[in-house]
Amino acid sequence: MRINILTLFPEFFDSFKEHSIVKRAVEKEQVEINIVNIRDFAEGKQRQCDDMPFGGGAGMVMKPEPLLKALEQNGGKVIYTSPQGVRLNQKLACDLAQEKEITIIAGHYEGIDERVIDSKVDLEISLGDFVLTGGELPAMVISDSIIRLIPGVIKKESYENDSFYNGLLDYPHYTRPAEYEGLKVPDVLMSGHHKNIDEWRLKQSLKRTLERRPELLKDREFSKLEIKLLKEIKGSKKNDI
Ligand code: 4GY
Repeated sequence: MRINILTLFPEFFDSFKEHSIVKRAVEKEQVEINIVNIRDFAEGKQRQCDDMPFGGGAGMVMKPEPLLKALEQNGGKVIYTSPQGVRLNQKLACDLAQEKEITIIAGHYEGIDERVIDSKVDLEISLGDFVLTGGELPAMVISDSIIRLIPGVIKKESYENDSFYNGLLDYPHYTRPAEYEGLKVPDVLMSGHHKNIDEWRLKQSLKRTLERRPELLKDREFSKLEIKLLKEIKGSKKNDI
């Protein structure tokens, strides 16, 4: 897969490309990360990429021409990141991991000229209801969530156990020491009884999802085992009161 990122701040991405899993994926040619400096496509001595907003108001707007020229050479699915987009989730990351090429536009200032969005952007993505100073971090977040889902980048078992892979939050994890200042690891995890461990983990996932993100359970179908575990969870809650 090829990921093009159009940005006014290419240096932002140096450490991203150089870090463990992403770096390994690049070296194994599972992904190509192509950082494109938008300024290289700007005209004039100043190579101006922004201008004042029509209608007035504070801040600057990124000019259409440099972006449109950069997009002539960088194709696939074109993504723009902003709070106005659809929310990123694991399902969307999975879908995007199937693409052969994507191009992410990282905006700055007040954003990019709307005509670029109307004519060239296939998908506007938001990370959540907050405002950042630029699109570089969202571009890295989206790329990172996609890259680890490209076949062969991480072990299948690793992402099968992810939060959201099965529509549930993750269960708690423990490592050595078995006891730390009186705090013990749950006995079942030390038992070596894999069926009990799997069931405990599933129950913890269900319990956490019910407590923290109940809306995730709305459109989900449950197995017989999950229904049994949910009953146990709900039953023990009543007993606690
Ligand atoms: N939230 N989710 C977000 C953002 C700020 C374009 C410059 C967000 O994705 N992006 O806050 N982006 C950008 C938006 C203009 C500032």
